[in-house]
Formats: sequence, C-alpha cells, structure tokens
Amino acid sequence: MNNNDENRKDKQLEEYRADNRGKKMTTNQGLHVSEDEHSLKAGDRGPTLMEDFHFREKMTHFDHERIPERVVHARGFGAHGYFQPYESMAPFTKAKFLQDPSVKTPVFVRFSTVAGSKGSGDTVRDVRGFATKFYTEEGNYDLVGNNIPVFFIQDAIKFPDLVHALKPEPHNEMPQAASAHDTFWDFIANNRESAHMVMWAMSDRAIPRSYRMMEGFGVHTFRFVNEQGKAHFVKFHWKPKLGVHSLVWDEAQKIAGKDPDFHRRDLWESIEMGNYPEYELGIQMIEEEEEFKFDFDILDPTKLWPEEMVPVKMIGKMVLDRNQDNVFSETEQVAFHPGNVVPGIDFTNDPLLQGRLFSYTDTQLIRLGGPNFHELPINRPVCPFHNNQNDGYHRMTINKGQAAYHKNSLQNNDPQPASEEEGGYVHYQEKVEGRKIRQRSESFKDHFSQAKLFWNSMTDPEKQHIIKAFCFEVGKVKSKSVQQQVVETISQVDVKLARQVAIGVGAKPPENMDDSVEKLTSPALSQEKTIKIPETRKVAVLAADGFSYPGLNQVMEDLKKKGVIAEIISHNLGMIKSSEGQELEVTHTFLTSDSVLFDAIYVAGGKESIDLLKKERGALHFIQEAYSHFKSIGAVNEGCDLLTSAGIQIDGPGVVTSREQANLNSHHKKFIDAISQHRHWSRQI
Ligand code: HDD
Repeated sequence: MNNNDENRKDKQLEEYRADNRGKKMTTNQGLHVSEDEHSLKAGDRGPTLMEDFHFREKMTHFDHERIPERVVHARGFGAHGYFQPYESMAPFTKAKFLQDPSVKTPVFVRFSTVAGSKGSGDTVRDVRGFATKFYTEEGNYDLVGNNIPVFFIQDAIKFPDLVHALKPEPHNEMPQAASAHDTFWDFIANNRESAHMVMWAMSDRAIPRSYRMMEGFGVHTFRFVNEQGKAHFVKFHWKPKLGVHSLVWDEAQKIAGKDPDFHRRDLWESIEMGNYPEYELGIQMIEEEEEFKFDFDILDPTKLWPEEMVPVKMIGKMVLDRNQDNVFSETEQVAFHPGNVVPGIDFTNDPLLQGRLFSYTDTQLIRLGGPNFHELPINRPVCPFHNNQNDGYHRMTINKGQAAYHKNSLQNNDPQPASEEEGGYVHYQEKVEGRKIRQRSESFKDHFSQAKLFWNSMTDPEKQHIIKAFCFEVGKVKSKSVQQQVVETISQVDVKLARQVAIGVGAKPPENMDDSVEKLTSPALSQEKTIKIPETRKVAVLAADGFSYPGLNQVMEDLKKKGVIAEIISHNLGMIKSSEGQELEVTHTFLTSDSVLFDAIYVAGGKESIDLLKKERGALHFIQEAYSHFKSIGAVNEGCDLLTSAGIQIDGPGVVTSREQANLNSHHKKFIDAISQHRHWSRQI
C-alpha cells in the first residue's frame, strides 16, 4: 500500500466490507439456507427441534448483538476524512504527518456527548467529545479532545467520582443525559477545581448548533519534539470553518424531543450533500524555558492559555468527506487512546493526562471483549504492525513461526525494536525526581482566576444565557443546602452572577457584594466574535397553494447561490400550486417539522397562500417560536401580513420584510446577511 495515499484507510476497510445485496443466504458456515421464516418443528403445530441449526445460530447471534456502551461518551457519531498540513512543522516536531503539505493523512473522527446513554438526545447541555484518529504512516495518532478547552478535575484519580456525580443518580437512574441534579452540583460545590469548567458547561458552548460549528481542544499540554530532540509545550485546537455557534436552551430542549438525532443527522446530511465539515488545526506553543513564566501552571488541565497571551498558529486543515458504512463497526468499535502517539509528539506530567494513559486501554478490554481490538478494521493502523503479542479473544491474525519472544536464537521471526533513526519511538528524556507523595502542587491551587476571566470575557447576551443555565440547573436541585453551597462557590467567580442565581433558585444571596477587583478579559473566549457566514444554514419557507411564484423562485435561487438550504413547509406533502400555475414540492408539513429544526424562516408572498396559512396554527407557531429563539425571519408582500398575525414586530432586529417587488435583490441580500448573524440577541422577547 502506498503510504502517501490519502485513501489508504478506505482501501484497507474495503477488504472487510460485506455487501448482502443480491446474495443467497447462507449460515455462518457457508451452507445455503432454504427457509428463513419457520423454525424446524415436529409437525406444523409441534415443538421446535433442537437440531434446527439455522434457528440456533440466528438466535444466538441476535442474543449477543450488544456490547457494553462506553462508560462516558456513550452517544457518538463518526465520519471519515483527511488531514493536510499547511507547512512543514519540522522545526518543532518530527511527526511525519506534519511535514509535507502535499500529504493527506486519513482520519476518523467521533463526536459525542459525555453523560447520556447511547440512545439519549443529541442536544442536551453537555460537553462534546471531539476524538480524531489520524492513520499516519508511523502508526495511529489519537487526539482525544473535547469542545471545551479545560476539564473539571486536575487529577485522574477523581474521574470516577466526577462521573458518578454527573451520571444519573444510582438509586433511581435519573436524570438521563443531564447535569441538572443534586449529585452533580454537590460535586461542583465541594470540588472547587471544577469552577472554571462549570462556567463553560453553563455557557452556550455546551449546546452547540452543530458538530460542524464547534471548536475542539486537546485540553492537556503535550510536547512537540523535533529531530534534534528539542521540545516545546503544545496545546491543540480545532477551529471550525463555519464559526462557533450554539442553540438557545429552550430550543435545545425541544429538539431533543422533535429530533433526538439532530446533530448526527446534521453531520450525515451535510456530508451526503457535499457540504464537507472543515476544521483548521491550531497549536499554541511555549518554549520549555518559559514553563514557569505564567501566573498559572501550564500543566494544570483546568487552565487554558489565553490566546492573546499565546497565539494560536494554524498548521493544517481537516475535511470530513465520507460517511461511515456501518455505525456499529465504525463509530461503536473505534477505540481511541490519548496514549496513541507518534514520534515527535509526547506527554507531559499533567496528572490528568497521566491517568488517562491507563484508562483508555483498560476500558476497551471490557467494551470490545479482549486484547485484540486493535485488529478491528476501524482500529487497524495503515502501516504494518508486528510484535510478539499473540492469542487472546477474537485473534484475527495467524502469526507464523515457533518463537514468539524477543530475543530468540531459534528463528529469525521475532520483530526487532527499531532505532530512533529507523522511526523507533523514544520517550522525551525529561529529568524526573521526587518523593512519593499524594499531594497537589501549590501551583494548581488557584481555581477561580480563569473562571473569572471566562465570565468577564462574555458579552451581555452570553452572560444572560449563563445566568439562566445556572438558574435552570441549580433550580432542579432538591437539596437547599447544595443550592446554597453552589451560590457560595459561584460568588467566588462573580458576586453579581451569584446574586442573580441565588434569587433565581430562592437561596440566600452573597453578603459581600464587593466586586471592585480588576476584571481581566480574553476576547477570544466569546463566541460573538466568531466567523459569521450563511453557508449550510437551513431556512424553512412557509407557503401554501396560491403562493406567488416569481418571488419564491427567486429567493430559493438566491439562497442556493449562498449555500443556504431552503425547504418548503406546508399543510400536506406533495405539490403546492402557485397563483401563476407553477408547482413546487413540499419538503415537510407543519406536523412533520418544527421551527427548532431550522436556522431561519421565510414567508412567501401570495394572497391566497397567506389566507390559508393564517388559518394554520402550525404556521403561526412556526413563526412565533423562531422569533422567540432569536432567528432571522424574512417575508415578502402578503407574507408580511402573516408575521403581523403572528404578533411579530415588522422590521425589528433580524426581521427582514419587503413589499416592493422591484427591491427583491436587496431584500434577499439583507435576509442572507441576517441569517449570517446566526441570532439576533437585541430582540426583546
Ligand atoms: Fe475521557 C472516552 C475526552 C478525561 C477516561 N474521553 C473519552 C472520549 C473523549 C474523551 C472524546 C470518547 C472517545 C470516543 O469517541 O470513543 N476525556 C476526554 C478529555 C478529557 C478526558 C478531553 C480531559 C482532558 N477520560 C478522562 C479521564 C479519564 C477518562 C481523566 C480517566 C482517567 N474517557 C475515559 C474512558 C473512555 C473515555 C473511560 C470511555 C470510552 C473510552 O474511553 O473509550 O476511558
């Protein structure tokens, strides 16, 4: 196999693909099956016979179809693609996949939610996993990150506690896929290292609009090591080409009922349509000599490196351009591990990272049923792999020869370790010395400065969303004591925030309201300054029989030119007929769809159409709900009357209307600009 072929993983997977179409059915032994609807019985009303091997095999396989879901990140969805560097990173790392801008490395990415079970909703308030497997010519490199750059805890030994607190409570297994319950908030109030992360988790970051519109972070500080052995501390970022955008909380909750698969559907459909999700890989680097120059410990995973202090350099791009063939074989069986590294990328002493290096292999053993999960098609490296490990459940390879140990003199079949020059992995020779202690470094003890930095960097609407999120979550907590403790914890971040939350949940507001401390900010933390473009946004066009064809046809064309996807919503499926006689196909009805599944609404003109829509409660609800979720609303001619009937203020923020046929071009341009803004927070709801 050509090591530089960007399709090399796909070609490898092809060897394992099976296509049942047009084939005759056999047993797993290859025997042709003549009958698949009746078990073998003694007489047509008699008992089933034990000798019915086809029944036994079919039923046994079915009985064993499930494997344990992941203990965290159970619900996920993957896609294939490639990564391509912009320039050689040789001065900083010898990792081969980061050397040559002409080489594309195949990748498989799995996005996930953390808390919910495999069948839970996509749009719950949660951290999102963003795990990437690079199939490099030097072996698999896994960047197992999240969409939030910091973590809840500093030491991996606390991970089981965090997860036990977050997951549904053990006595009644509630609530599903939600952190709004007593044990989670009890954990937060009593483990103050979580203060920074919980600010992110209560922010809009935890309810992304799409996997295509969220950032990814490696979280930990890793090391880049170059050919000469010089190291740099490095943090990894994924920056989405479409910008970072979120849902509003009410919308997210409704989508979880209307379409629990919202995020996976969005990813799947975008790839099917050729709207390939794209992310740039960015790195922040710190010289080894500068390790102690910051007012936070750069090895502390509850701290980020403010981008204004340590700029992010974009070093390549990742494009997801192929959907998986089978979710179980790919999304479910893929096994990530932050310890899967390649020469040129190394670890640091971050105690969270160190513990992760144990946990991931361990969990795959129970999840995938033995030590040979690396042989599963999705996990196989694209380069050859040889060692003396053998046997175990589900071994696929047939290792030839008498001796399976190194060193041996009987045969020359034992793989030899490679020197560093030959690509052998050599750990970075950091000098390490210390007493054996169970203790946290003093430099890890500031839990609030960056939580404050995050809060102070938010715009007003973002702050309002955070306050509401706290009020919702802590408001669901039953223990008054826990509620009070949470208020006290967040008063360390911001007293005004704590006061608002206290009022919201009926707790005692903080006594000391002095917030005269210096308010540092990092503008890069706010989503408001993100990329704002209309591409791939979804618009619901409301129309019925008697719509005005020229206007609707033109808006559909203009939206399409800008990469906006428009779908017609009406009373029934089938065709609607314009007043001029032309027909258009309806995509969804008011019953099968909902405004929460769209980014914007457009009401077509045409008196007859609007008269019909005015009688349709679903149409009015569509508009009112979209308005209350701050979405762009466009209307032309009689369409404006429907907005008025829905109680919408014409020409308020993000409401783009026109009654002049001659001005349609500029009207559509304004509507598309409004869609690019994502949401119109200045709207008074
Ligand atoms: Fe983890 C899965 C990300 C801390 C133990 N983790 C998992 C996945 C992601 C992350 C994206 C899903 C991978 C997939 O799609 O299959 N985890 C993180 C990040 C962390 C983090 C960004 C902090 C920086 N994790 C963490 C700690 C531990 C674990 C501290 C334990 C010591 N994580 C696991 C696990 C999982 C997992 C139990 C469950 C399923 C799996 O590994 O394959 O081993």
